[in-house]
Amino acid sequence: MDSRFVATVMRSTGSWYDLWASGGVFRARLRGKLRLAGSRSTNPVVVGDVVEVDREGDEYWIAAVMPRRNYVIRRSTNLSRESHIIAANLDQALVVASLREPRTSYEFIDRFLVTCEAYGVPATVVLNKVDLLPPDEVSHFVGVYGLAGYRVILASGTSGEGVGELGEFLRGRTTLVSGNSGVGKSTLIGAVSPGLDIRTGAVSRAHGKGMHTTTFSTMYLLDSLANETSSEVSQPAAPPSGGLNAQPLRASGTFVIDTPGVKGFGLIGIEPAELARYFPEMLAVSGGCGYYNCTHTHEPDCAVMAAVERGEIAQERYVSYLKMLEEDGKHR
Ligand SMILES: Nc1nc2c(ncn2[C@@H]2O[C@H](COP(=O)(O)OP(=O)(O)O)[C@@H](O)[C@H]2O)c(=O)[nH]1
Ligand SMILES: [Mg+2]
Ligand SMILES: [Zn+2]
Repeated sequence: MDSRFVATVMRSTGSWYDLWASGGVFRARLRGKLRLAGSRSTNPVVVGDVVEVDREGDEYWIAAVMPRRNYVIRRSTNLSRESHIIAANLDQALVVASLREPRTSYEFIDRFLVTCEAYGVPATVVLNKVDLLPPDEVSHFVGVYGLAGYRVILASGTSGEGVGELGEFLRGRTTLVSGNSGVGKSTLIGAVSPGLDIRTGAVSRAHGKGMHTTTFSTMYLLDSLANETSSEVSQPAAPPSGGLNAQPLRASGTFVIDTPGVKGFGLIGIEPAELARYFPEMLAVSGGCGYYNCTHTHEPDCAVMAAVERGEIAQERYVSYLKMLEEDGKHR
């Protein structure tokens, strides 16, 4: 081994990894023993991971994954027990939704928000494609998530509305951007950072769904929002020859993780009895329920159902809760 240093995973394809250290991006592979160690999740090394890398001539090998500060995980498919970690070491997460071309379901958004609550990642909602919506539909959507305590950023990747607000929101942090395929994730990231080479897909008219142009989760350093360290990163460069003290520069930049669109978002590691805890607006009132183990489905003296009746908890969010309770109960 010529040297060992620390780098950040910018992209993971399963067979090779793009790593970043000291302003340079380079490709590495995974040591066999690591592949086995991670066999319980479908991916042992994920975007956002900080890894130790061995340099051997012009080859780079990931030798170890540093402990994760946090991560966001989903069930690989609805029926599977396998889990898929989407990204690690996040400051915050964004779920991008659209109500036309395609329509994101409330349940999808809420599954993502529940996962973020459960795994300790602050989440915000972006309603994109507001150029396609009448004002009353926009305000209804804002109301649903406002009651739950979430910030909603209204945006249009094509008209530019909300792009400035989004840029401010992203600046200096590492953000996971998730959402259905075609809602405009790549377009928005590109609008925030026009210099970035990010591919977006046109919506196919036949299905109203976006094409799969983002195949792997990819972390970008947004040049236009970043500090002085960022300019060389778009070109692959030689990694540092120094030792373990060659720290990744994560603290100083704006990092955004663009993800391939997912159809569903299976919960993992969340028991039905604790689900309501991850709906902040339900957690806030559930102390008033008559039973300490109230499931908020049929019990008398249920403070959550009463709040739904009074319009203090959005019907849409409560319906999502019931669906998750029922769906995920089946897979246990
Ligand atoms: N009308 C409208 N179309 C948009 C908007 N943002 C993105 N699109 C279009 O939606 C399609 C999918 O966008 P893309 O960014 O690839 O979606 P992704 O799959 O979420 O990354 C493209 O044809 C975009 O031009 C928007 O705000 N309004
Ligand atoms: Mg995309
Ligand atoms: Zn209750």
